[in-house]
This record gives sequence, structure tokens and C-alpha cells, in this order.
Amino acid sequence: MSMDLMKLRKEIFNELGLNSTNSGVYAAEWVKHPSGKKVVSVSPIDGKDIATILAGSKDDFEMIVRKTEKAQNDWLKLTPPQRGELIRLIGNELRKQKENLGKIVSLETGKTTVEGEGEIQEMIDIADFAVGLSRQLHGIQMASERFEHRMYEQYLPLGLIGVITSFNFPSSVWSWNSFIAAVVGDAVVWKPSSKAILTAISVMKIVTKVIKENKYPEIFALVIGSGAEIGNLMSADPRIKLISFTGSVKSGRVVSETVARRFGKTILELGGNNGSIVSSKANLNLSLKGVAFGAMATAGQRCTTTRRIIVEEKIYKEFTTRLKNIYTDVKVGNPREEGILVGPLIDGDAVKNFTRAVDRAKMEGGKLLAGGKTATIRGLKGGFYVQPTVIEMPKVTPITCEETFAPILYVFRYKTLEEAIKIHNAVPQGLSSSIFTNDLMEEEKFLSALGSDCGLANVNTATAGAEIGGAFGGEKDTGGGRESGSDAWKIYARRQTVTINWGKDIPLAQGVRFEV
Ligand code: UN1
Repeated sequence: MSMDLMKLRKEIFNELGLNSTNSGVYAAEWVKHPSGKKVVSVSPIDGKDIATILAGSKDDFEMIVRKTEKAQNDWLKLTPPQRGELIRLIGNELRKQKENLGKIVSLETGKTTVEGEGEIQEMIDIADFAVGLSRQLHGIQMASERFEHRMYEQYLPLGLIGVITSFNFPSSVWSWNSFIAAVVGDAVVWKPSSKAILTAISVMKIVTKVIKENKYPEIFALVIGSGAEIGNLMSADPRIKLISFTGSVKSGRVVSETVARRFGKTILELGGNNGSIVSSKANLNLSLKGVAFGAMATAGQRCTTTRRIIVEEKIYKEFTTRLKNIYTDVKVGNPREEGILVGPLIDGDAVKNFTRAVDRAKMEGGKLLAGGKTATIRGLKGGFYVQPTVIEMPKVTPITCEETFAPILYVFRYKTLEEAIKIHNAVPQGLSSSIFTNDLMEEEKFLSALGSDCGLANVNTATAGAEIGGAFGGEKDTGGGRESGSDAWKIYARRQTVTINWGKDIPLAQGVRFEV
């Protein structure tokens, strides 16, 4: 490790109480000797090991489920606003630890300093949202056809939920699910990605410190382990009422089928292959910035990353020339350094996938406009860097229908908006989308039933960078799940329709008579 990274590692290990070997299993306390395999946390910044983690086994998992179920029972004895109070305290602690947690996210996933902190800000934001929500978990009341009857809906806690997260948003996605589920009355078992384990351990240390200090039930548990073992155990376990899964379409299909077999619930946040339409009626400066952020932020490793742009013929030449200049100038390198906008990919496999996708795009008729190669960074001996890449495509081809987790942007051209929307909707995924235009008719068409087929639709802003206040998720192969804001909380609850007869007789619905 370079001197700077060594220093950073030492600093955050001290601040967050991490060691060179850490337990990856928590249920009311850290399990000293979990019996699973060892997992190593590697920094993509230089490819060097950061620490070793002892993962959980089947036995550990069994213990966790039992303990967390018990905690959830105690949690039920609190009112939702009392539960919200814990989340408020956690949010306050996260505010204090924002910088430290941001650093561990950055070291472990290669995010830039501001993006690392942004990840923690997203946790703070959802904590605030959950606190407010804890005072308004509302059902509706409806008119009864029966005399002196009242009907309404209530949302009761679901029980235990499982959250399986990906490396790219290693802590915020956990909080989107967990803070909301907690105020609803659930307890949470978390299996983070094996590529972002120190972040998960650090988050748990902070969250459970608040729980212990304030004597709340231990509703948050952690188990580090592989998807094949722990992920499958979670999906198959009927005690876990809901699985929220973020990851690939392939793994999501397995989770979905396994959970459905036992009639459990799922939130699936699978692949995205997000497109932006750039119209000749757009503000070009704004569109260029939007596309650049959407396509290159987090080194193209967001589910919401812009992977395709569809540019109107009239401005095609100008737009692509200016985009090419931005791509040539953008600084790729150590994400801890100021001015760097694009850090590394997560690991060597991601680099291979990048190279393979570029080669395939070329074979399928693509013309390279920028990037296309792996990159070495001055001052760093290892790490997984690639050049942000733009490839002009003659039409929608198989590779452009795939999500490659790397900064590759495919460019298409269009003459009519109908044609642009057709290209836009031609992929199997349906997470995020956007249109850049100042023309009211164009943006309304894009937002109409004949427009974008995605869960998120943006006008004059990027496909990436959604706020927590809206429900997050997508259609088609993206899996249909919704989490985070709006009324996404309802999936963490058991919905009950209540009918109360407060009269002296028992009139029946639908005019049925049953005189006994
Ligand atoms: C993800 O990539 O899984 O909208 C989540 C965004 C972020 C969240 C992305 N707020 O880009």
C-alpha cells in the first residue's frame, strides 16, 4: 500500500475500531469466532489487502435468525414514534461519523471522497425520512355499506426481513431498507457484498453502539458470507418474510424464485441499462454535464449509470465532439486525490468485463470515440483502472442490451422522438431514464404512456443521482421492486383490512340474509 493509503487505513481503523482481523457476524454482540471462511477486503485503489474478515456459517446464521426474531418481539412493544426515536439517534451519530465512514467507503469501493461522503449523506437523509414516517404510518378509512360499521386499513410489522446489498452502494441501500423497515416494526438481517465488508462492519459498529447506549432491542444483525451459501439460506428461510436484494439479474432470478416458492415477499433491484435522449431542443451545456456525470460518476458502477445516449441527428456532431473532449480531459486516478472524478473499478474481473464489452461492441459495428483501454495511474502500483469510454453504435446490438458495470457509454442517433423512444425502450432493463429538452411536448411525450418504460424518469437531469424522497426501483429485468421514499414503506408491512361493527344488529354485505 502507498504511504498515503496506509495512513488513511490507520486513521480510520483507529476512528472506527477496526482491526486487521474482524468478525463479520453480529447479533446482539460480535461473534468472536464465526465459523465461516475468511474473506479479505481489498482496496481497488491499489489492489492491496486492507483487512481479513471471518465470515458466518450456517450455524452462525441460525443463531442470528433466532436472536433477531427475539429482538423483533421486543421491538413490537414500542410505538412507531418510539422506534423513530432510535433512528433519529442513529442519524445523529451518522452525522458525526460521516467523514470517517465516507473514508472507509472510499478506501474499500474506490469512490471519490465526495461520493464516499455522499453515500453516508444518503443514510442520514433516509434516517430523517424514517423519523418523520414513524409518525404517519397511515392506512385509509373507507365507507362501509353496512349500517354502524367502520372499515379501515392498517399496516402491521412484517417481522424479520433480509437485506442483501451490492458493493456499489455498500451502506446507503442497507439504510434505505433497514431504517424504514425498523420504524414499521421489523428487524433486519443484513448480508452485504463480500466486496464491501469493512464498510458493513463499520456501519454496524456505529449503529449498534447507539442501540446499546440507549438500551433498544438489537434489531439489526449482520452476517458476512457468500451469496451461494448465506444468500441462499436467507432466501429459502420462511422466518424471513421479505428479501430485499440488490445485484445482478442472474442472481436476482434465483432469489426471486427461491423466495416465491415459499410465498415470501421480495424487493428486487437488479440491473439497469439507463438511457438519456438528447434533443436538439436541449440546453447543450447542461446536457453534456448531465451525461458526463451520469456516465462516469462512481466509474460507471451505479445501477443508475447512464450507459446509452440517443442524440438527435441535428446536433449529433457537435454533441459528440464536445463529449469526446470532456472524456479526454476527465481525470482518472486515485479517488482520494482532489480533482479526480473517476476512480477504479471494483476488481480485476470488472476490468476484464470492461475490455470484453469494448471488444464486443467493436465487433458489433461500434466505433470508438473515446477511451477503450485500461489505465495505469502514476504513483500507484496496482488498482483497477480503465479509461472512460464512448462508443458510437449503428443500432441496438446484443452488447448494448447488457449492463456492464464500467464507464462505457454507447451512442445512438435519431431523427424523430418516436424513433428515440423506441431505441430507448429496446433493452430488457427498466431502471432509470432521462430526456434533455426544453420542448414541453417532447418532455411530456417522454413522460407519457408512450414514453420511457422505466421506474425513474428524469427531465433535464441525469439518470443517476436520485433523491431518497421518491420510490426507487425499476421495471422489466430490473425486477419491479421499490424502496426508499414515497410509499415504499408499505412493503415492509403486513396489510390488514379491518371491519368493526359497533351496532346492535349484524347486517350482511351484498344484501345477503342469514336469519337464524
Ligand atoms: C444503486 O446504484 O444501486 O440514484 C443505487 C443514484 C443513487 C443510488 C444508486 N442515489 O444514483
